Amino acid sequence: MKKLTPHFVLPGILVILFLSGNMVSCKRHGLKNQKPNIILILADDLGWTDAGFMGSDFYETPALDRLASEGMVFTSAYANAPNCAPTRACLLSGQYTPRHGVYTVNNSERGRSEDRKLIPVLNTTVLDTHLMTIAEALKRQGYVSASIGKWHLGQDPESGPAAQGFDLNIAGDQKGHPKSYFSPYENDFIPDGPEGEYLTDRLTDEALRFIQDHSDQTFFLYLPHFAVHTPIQAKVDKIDHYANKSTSGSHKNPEYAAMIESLDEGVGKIISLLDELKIRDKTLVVFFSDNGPHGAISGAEPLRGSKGMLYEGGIREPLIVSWPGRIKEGSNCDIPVIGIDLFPTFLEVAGIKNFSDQILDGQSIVPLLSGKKRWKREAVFWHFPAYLERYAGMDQIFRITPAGAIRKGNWKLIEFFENGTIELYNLKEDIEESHELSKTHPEKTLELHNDLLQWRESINALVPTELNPEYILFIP
Ligand SMILES: [Ca+2]
Repeated sequence: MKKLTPHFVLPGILVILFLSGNMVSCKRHGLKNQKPNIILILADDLGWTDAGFMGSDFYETPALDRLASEGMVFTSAYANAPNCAPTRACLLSGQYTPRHGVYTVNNSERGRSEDRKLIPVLNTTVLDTHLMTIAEALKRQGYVSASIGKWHLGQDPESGPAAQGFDLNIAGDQKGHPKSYFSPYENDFIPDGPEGEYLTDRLTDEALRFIQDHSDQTFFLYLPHFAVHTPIQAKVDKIDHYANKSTSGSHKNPEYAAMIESLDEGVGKIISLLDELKIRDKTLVVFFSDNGPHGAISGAEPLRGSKGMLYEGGIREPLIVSWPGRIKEGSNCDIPVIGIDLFPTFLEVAGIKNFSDQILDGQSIVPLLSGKKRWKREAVFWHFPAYLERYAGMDQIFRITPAGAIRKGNWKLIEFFENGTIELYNLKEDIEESHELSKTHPEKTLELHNDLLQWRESINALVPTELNPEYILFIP
């Protein structure tokens, strides 16, 4: 990739944005208690730089680039986990992984047993229905809601979107990816379309219908696209363009690029419909992703690592929050925010005060969206007491072994539980996480490690310690 840092505003429209941003700022209103419609579009496996507005020279995302120019881009936004299900469980419940036990996808014992030194913490694959989800909370304020797309935290009628407070569930089941992006989908929660219909387009159409049908009500649309998770399948008429285009570092796969383009087209159609219905200024639109890119398909340079790792490439995500007239157009924010922050943010804009006794681990980002630079939070944390096997072609045995991490200010510490190995990075000076500093900065290491230990204790996080009797130490 040519650019090492994302460009957040296209230079050609910078002047226009500056002027329109100023004009809007004169009449900008507050964000609290406004009860806007809320649309949360969640991409799957879309990496930090997998979009034009985040710096890719290969992938083309005009609709997302425009949305970014019409809102605030968070450049240090994190998923709560490096893979799909736990990120979603945290997002929907507002809680860190140790509270609900959804640490990873499927089994925490991935890879070969003889390679695993520890017996990992058992994983939960279904989000406890006793937890109140964002949809259930918003329902109290009269929101009508839909989950259209991937669920991955259970299945209706027991534990799917309908069981967790959504009025409508389309395509949400326990599976983490579609059998095929082309109809027939063989998914019990979405009737097959005409043969060859493309799933991303279909989910967009379902979302458009839901918005159209509820435009005179206050709605919450959760649109977790299956795209751009595997299988890598794109519409044929979109692939050629990328096959004939110069690639850019790890951004090189034409089919993947075409999948991103379809996702982007869907975002564009949704924004156009909001404009058409004249409800754009009554709608908070959030675009986010659940984890880093699949390392064999794309990459997040300059970030280190990819999906399944606690390095930045596995957890740092593109995040746009747009609400014309309320959030300054073309703005950006580098303060670390994390998936669990969306729940309290949505409560605040919806004016929900007496929520419940459910602990929410995140913090409303409304002050940041309002342009305030002062926002107090010491640190954010990750807890991933599980194994993930390597991708084909990788040298290392695992993508990740059981680990935890903390980001505090410019610093980040990762602790690997197998051997107690600690890595410390200064992200401000080293976003690539290429200079490990624990030996040269013992005081900072101790400070962050103590914070991480205290947090784990405060939340009763289970750390694997039991040795796996089947483990065979590999000596090269
Ligand atoms: Ca994912």
